[in-house]
Amino acid sequence: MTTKTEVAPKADFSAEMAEWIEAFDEVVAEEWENAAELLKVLRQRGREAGVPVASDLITPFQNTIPKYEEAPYPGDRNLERRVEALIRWNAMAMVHRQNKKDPGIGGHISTYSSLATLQEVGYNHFFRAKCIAEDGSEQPGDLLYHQGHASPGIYARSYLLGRFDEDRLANFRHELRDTPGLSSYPHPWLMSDFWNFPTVSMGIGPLNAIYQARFMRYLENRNLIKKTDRKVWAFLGDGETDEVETLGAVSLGAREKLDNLIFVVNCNLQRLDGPVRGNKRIIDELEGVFRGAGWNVIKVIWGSDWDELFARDHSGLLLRRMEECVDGDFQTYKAKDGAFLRKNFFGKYPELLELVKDYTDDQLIHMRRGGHDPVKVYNAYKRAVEHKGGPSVVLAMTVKGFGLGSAQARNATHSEKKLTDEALAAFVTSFDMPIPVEQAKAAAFYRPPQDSPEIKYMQERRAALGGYLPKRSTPEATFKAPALDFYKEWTSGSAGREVSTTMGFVSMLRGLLKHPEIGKLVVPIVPDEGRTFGLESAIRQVGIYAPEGQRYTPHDKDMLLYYREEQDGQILEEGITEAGSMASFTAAGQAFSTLKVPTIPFFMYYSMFGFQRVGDMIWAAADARCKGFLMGGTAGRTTLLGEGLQHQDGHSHLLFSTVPTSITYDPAYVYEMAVIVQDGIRRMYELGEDHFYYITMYNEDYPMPAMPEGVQEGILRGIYKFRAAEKGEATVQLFGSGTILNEVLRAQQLLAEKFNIAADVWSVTSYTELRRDAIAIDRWNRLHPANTEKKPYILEALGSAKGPIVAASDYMKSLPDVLAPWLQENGKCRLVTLGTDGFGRSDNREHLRRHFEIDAESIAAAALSRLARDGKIKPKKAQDAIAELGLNPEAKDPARA
Ligand SMILES: Cc1ncc(C[n+]2csc(CCOP(=O)(O)OP(=O)(O)O)c2C)c(N)n1
Ligand SMILES: [Mg+2]
Repeated sequence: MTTKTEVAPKADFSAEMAEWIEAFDEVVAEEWENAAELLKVLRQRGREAGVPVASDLITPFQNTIPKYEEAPYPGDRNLERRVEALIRWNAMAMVHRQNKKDPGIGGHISTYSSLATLQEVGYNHFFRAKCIAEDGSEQPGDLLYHQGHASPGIYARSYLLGRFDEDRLANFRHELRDTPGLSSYPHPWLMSDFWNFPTVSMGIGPLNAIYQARFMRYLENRNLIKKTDRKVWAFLGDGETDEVETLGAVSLGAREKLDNLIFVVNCNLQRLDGPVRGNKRIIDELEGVFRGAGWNVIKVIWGSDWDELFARDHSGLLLRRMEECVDGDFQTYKAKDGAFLRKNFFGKYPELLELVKDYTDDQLIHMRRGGHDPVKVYNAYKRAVEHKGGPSVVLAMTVKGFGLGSAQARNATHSEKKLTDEALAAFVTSFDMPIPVEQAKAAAFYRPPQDSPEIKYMQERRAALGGYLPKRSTPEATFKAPALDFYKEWTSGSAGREVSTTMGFVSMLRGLLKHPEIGKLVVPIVPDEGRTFGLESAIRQVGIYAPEGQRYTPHDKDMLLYYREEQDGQILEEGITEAGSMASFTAAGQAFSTLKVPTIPFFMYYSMFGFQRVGDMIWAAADARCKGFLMGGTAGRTTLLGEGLQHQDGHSHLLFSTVPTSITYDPAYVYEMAVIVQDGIRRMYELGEDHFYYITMYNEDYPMPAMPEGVQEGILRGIYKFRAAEKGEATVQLFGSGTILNEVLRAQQLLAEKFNIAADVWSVTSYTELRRDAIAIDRWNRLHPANTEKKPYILEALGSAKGPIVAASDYMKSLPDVLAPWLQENGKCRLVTLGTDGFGRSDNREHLRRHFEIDAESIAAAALSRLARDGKIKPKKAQDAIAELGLNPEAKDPARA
């Protein structure tokens, strides 16, 4: 029995089919765009008629742009080939020499070898250092995200252009010498006039690039930058696409129609250990992913040498043979020689052997892949640049370690750092370099004079495209930060009304949004937590950014606080993506340099889903000299009640303390927050300091006091005395942070009223800042033993305050512990830390704080216990107090529970 699908088309239908094809060919000949439209319409018609229409996300394994559609190459092919060879040589020599001089110093050769043409066509014909806006004004140009481990090629290019001298090149990966070096990878922190975007942690570059393109659109739609046709170009490795960050946000590119975004995936079919998809084809896989997400996909698989073969192959066998191969095969063909290729690739079909019978083995093995052919690459870029309505991706097939002789296309090529003398000599021959053999073997750098045709050509091309790239610059700051006066509403207390620091912050943010000068520069970012933080009023005030405006009538339109989306909306409502939000934060926090607009991002998120989720992106943002405010909301292991183990954060402050450019604060009161935000904007934007802030905010309501006199310096430096003690039998110091300061104040009262103990209460706004100050002072003292010792601020602030110190916060004990080295007395540490080590629980604050032993009773008991151990009170008094305060000394240790 035959099934329906096995029935062959009726014989007479083939004639009809031929007619259809002929008709279609005529449409194609007239205008291929019409043909594309016709196909679309037919497909739609088919679907309507119930005909199963397969979608073709993955097209045949051939170049997207057929030869007959190619534009002629605008450059001087001969000179460009020589320039490319010079760059290849110096890039390779840089790594090779350094590893000979300093074994193990590392660097990469094979990535750039595969990438060279993809970069060069861009640098000679596409990457603009400046753009002209619609109104004729000059604006910053394209933004480039480079494959990090291809940096030797970028340095070599700059060397040829005279941007670096030979000494600088000789100091690749030697950054701590007397003369300036070159950083291993793109690091704006280390080369602040050169690199813009850190990319080497795989996946972060592409993700940031998408949001960078989106942020440019946002600024254009809000009239903060001029509209231009500037592009974001992101180069990435095919192995890099394994990272969830790389592909995780591609749908945003199409959704927001980002035709200012171009990805170039260097498909050399290999990553570090071996093939990317040995048993499949990575280009097919990526084509499906990107096309499915709505991107314009341009495949550059085969170089021009192959065009003739394809033209002569009327059977379709050549394409079929290619489609039979997987990437593991393609890698092997490039690792072997022409005879092998002839036998194993062409040899499968006699017709194909016949097709190449006039080719020598040498000719066969030198038939290039698309990514090594400037004509193919140029045409792909041209089409990408001209494409309207969405982002483009160029999937370019290349060879890893191209031209590196025995290292080419080998599994181990990524780790190749040095070449043999013979390989160096062969390199020079194969790229036709004018370098004598002896110099070649010494891997001498080679730069022709500036008036040589090659260098003149390079200079002319860059001049035509507006100047050198990459280049990072920061305009002189003209920013005037609002003075503390502006924050009066938030420094003068809540007049007894119970509010949270989160509410205080949102109200302050709304105030900042209204500020006549800087209001427009504020960029609120939220990952679907606006309602959690009470942002509804801000949504009404400035709207949510939506490039297409609001194309529907929101169901709550007749309410005051409706969900308002606007083309020039100011809030970036990112949806449930902390990584995407962090990418927006990075784009906005760098705009003072990349786009010359000092936007001030405030990214508000669940503190638990922050650092531990996107820590590497935060690290990259720091490297990028990013500014702004990260606002860790619903903070604290015990203040966020009910949510339990996965939500309650007791460690984000510790995690942030690892980032050199992050300044962290854990304020208790809104006035502290106001002082911190005011000073932050002043330092970052007026003084031009390159750092960002991490501030925790809580959702516990209590009356906010007015700012006492003279506390500003203490707030900013990390500690000030909030309430002094009455007299008592013994004295103790209590440190409190965030909402736990309230528990500390209650402990002060308990100690005074029930136990006759005098306790001073200090608000510690930042253990991390206090420690940074102390270690800097210690270092100075260590290096200047003959000078009078300086005092860290923590000791200056404490002055003659006596007794042990009990520190309590909603964070782990190791947070206050960072101050232990400075809080010693008679060989004993004065510090007793209470904190929230261990997993969170679902319960209310009262129970949570009792469980973690940071409630007022536990704090008072800890003070008494320590006073007893110090011999200041009787041990029995302390033991009885534990019972009197209702604590169970045999309760389970929360750190292990
Ligand atoms: C997050 C992260 N994990 C691992 C590495 C180490 N690493 C550097 S390059 C590389 C392989 C890259 O392969 P691919 O993206 O294909 O680039 P190619 O060198 O082949 O162009 C790896 C694993 C890294 N830099 N970042
Ligand atoms: Mg690769």
